[in-house]
Amino acid sequence: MTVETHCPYCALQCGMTLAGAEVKPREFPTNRGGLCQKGWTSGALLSSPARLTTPLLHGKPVTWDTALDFVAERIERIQRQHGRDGMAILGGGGLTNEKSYALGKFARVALRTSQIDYNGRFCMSSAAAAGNRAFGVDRGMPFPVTDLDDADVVLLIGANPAETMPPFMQHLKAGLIVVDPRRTATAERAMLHLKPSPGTDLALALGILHSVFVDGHADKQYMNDRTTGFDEAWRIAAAWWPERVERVTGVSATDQRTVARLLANARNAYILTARGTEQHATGTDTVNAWINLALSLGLPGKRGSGYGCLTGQGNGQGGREHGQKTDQLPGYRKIDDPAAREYVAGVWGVSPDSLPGPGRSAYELLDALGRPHGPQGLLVFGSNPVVSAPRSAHVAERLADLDLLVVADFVPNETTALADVVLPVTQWAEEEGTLTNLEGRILHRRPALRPPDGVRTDLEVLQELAIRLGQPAERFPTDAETVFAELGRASKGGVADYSGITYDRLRAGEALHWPVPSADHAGTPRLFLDSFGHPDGKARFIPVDHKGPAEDVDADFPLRATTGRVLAHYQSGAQTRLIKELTDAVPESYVEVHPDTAARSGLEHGDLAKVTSRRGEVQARVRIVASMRPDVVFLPFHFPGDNNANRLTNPALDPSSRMPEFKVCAVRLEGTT
Ligand SMILES: Nc1nc2c(c(=O)[nH]1)N[C@H]1C(S)=C(S)[C@@H](COP(=O)(O)OP(=O)(O)OC[C@H]3O[C@@H](n4cnc5c(=O)[nH]c(N)nc54)[C@H](O)[C@@H]3O)O[C@H]1N2
Ligand SMILES: Nc1nc2c(c(=O)[nH]1)N[C@H]1C(S)=C(S)[C@@H](COP(=O)(O)OP(=O)(O)OC[C@H]3O[C@@H](n4cnc5c(=O)[nH]c(N)nc54)[C@H](O)[C@@H]3O)O[C@H]1N2
Ligand code: SF4
Ligand SMILES: [Mo]
Repeated sequence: MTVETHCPYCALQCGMTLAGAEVKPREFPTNRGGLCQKGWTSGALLSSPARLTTPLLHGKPVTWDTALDFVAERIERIQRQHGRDGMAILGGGGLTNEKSYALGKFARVALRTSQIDYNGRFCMSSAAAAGNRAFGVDRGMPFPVTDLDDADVVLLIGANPAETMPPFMQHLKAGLIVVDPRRTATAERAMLHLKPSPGTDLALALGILHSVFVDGHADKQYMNDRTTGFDEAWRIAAAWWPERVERVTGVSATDQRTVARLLANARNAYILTARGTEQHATGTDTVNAWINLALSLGLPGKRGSGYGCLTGQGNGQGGREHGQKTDQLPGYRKIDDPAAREYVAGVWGVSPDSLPGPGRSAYELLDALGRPHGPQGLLVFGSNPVVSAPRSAHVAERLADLDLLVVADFVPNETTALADVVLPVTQWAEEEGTLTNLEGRILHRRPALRPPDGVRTDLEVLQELAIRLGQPAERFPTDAETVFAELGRASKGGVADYSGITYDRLRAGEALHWPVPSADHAGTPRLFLDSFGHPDGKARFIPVDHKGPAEDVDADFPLRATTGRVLAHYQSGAQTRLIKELTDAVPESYVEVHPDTAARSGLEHGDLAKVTSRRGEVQARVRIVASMRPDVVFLPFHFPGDNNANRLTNPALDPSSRMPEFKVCAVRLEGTT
């Protein structure tokens, strides 16, 4: 039997076919029959000997009842002593829509805690906040990926899809301009590569906006008809003439003017951002600066042009719509909006007053764990924060201080290693659910294999815990289709309205992009063609100014470190480090260094280096890369322990999105002896 499904990893959600655990690529608009190395090897984890198949209590195998009884009893004790907010939940953007929804409901109804957030806070949150400010709606790409095929210029900022979404490169055919401090595999394929210092994108965007306006490229008709707020934004951009921007960013004034001209002269132009521009303490303002540029050129909301953000995780888009984000209820509703509370409480059959308000964002939550006024218990579904959170050694200490750490996962990782209770769950190919891909299209994940004996689904785990906490079983159904139908009702009338989507429509292969407000609605592949999401229908220029990185270089920490991804590994590496072909490809961490910088530290290619920041130190193998900026080093974040780049990173948070500054911190580089 072969089953048509989608890759378990990133938001491109490439189409694939499974025959048993054997993966074959499948024609789908986002991947056109392509898969990356991770997708090809994704079947290997289904039968991996490393798989968790029995619950663990303090490291020892126990029955499900023993484990679940222990968890429920501890939860009740913690909440008796510390109140409802004594318990917390960390979710993930890899969870299906059904799981994300059930997890948010479990937090608000079964635990009645405000303390829930998810790893998407570390991922997409700055672009989401910026999109909401500018457009009144956050859908990463407000158009189908295939629209990019007709572009003659694409400005790609802080994104390396040649490694992070290889099949996506098929959609970037002509006129690629890349903004990245490193000469990445993506930059290699660009007609123009701008190499700013990490954390200076905002200045660069202001410089290009300045050129657009001064050189007469602005689309004044569009600005007049479809936007507000340009004058305030321009007051700031007026002071950022390209020569001044060149001194801050290292990008020449000529290149800035060239980009302005290329974008303005293009018939079909797009501006796309990803984590390089977003994962900063000024990430939201930075994205708004790029959106301001797009608005000055009249790109958003027109067929054949636009602004978009490349969502990262498999369900990074859906994961932020159904209520696992601390400030949200399903349908992308605000948890502090009385009408939203009343509506969702009605769907859940509880009183609106019983719903908690917003709690802490992911890093603030992790930082508060085990402290006198913070949560004393944490349930983790779909994240490995010991590796992926900023200032990770501190986060590991906070986790170790808890009275109760419970992790549901299908493989052991650095966070399960600290857990009191580990609950073994099913994997993608063994369960049903939906995911919303990077273009806001809802996809059906079909069950293809029988799960191994002993594991349960996340939905079953939530139901079992809810029952033990005194909830009626029917309130937490375990059948994904039933959960989806309820999610649809809960989202009805919200920004991300799924109420017109059914499993039958998805099974029939309909291409449904949200909002889909009724059963006879064909979905919304292109948002904003007629109007933007704000009440006046207009997009907003946001006045933003350049601040630069939260921490400066000095004599002790003279280099800027940035972090990111390599093709062979996924995220914290919990899954991909278990796959031989992938660990053979990239077995350990490394640091990319300019030859002069390495020489100054007495290091050669292949040496083991020590990289130190104000938060900690790591070891990494030196890779001499001639195209690196001499003031910048790069480390992948996929590795644990002494190799873990997040021991270095700065948890300075963006004031709107609460995104940590993963993409720049001050370090020094030394030999290890
Ligand atoms: N192989 C692989 N693919 C993945 C993932 C994975 O872990 N591995 N994860 C998925 C997920 S969740 C995500 S979020 C996406 C992320 O996808 P991307 O955003 O493409 O990945 P990153 O490597 O995090 O960052 C992209 C680039 O930002 C650059 N950069 C660093 N600092 C700056 C800066 O200040 N300004 C600019 N303009 N650029 C900067 C880095 O050099 C890097 O090349 O990938 C998805 N796909
Ligand atoms: N320095 C640095 N740090 C970063 C980043 C960076 O660029 N630089 N990027 C950040 C970004 S964009 C992201 S998205 C985060 C991601 O980082 P993490 O949140 O750590 O993500 P994963 O490694 O994907 O962890 C997912 C875990 O959940 C499990 N899992 C997967 N699916 C399911 C499921 O359905 N149910 C359950 N119960 N478990 C599941 C996997 O086996 C794995 O152990 O890292 C962030 N950290
Ligand atoms: S690009 Fe993303 S979705 Fe496609 S095969 Fe690779 S990891 Fe999977
Ligand atoms: Mo991400």
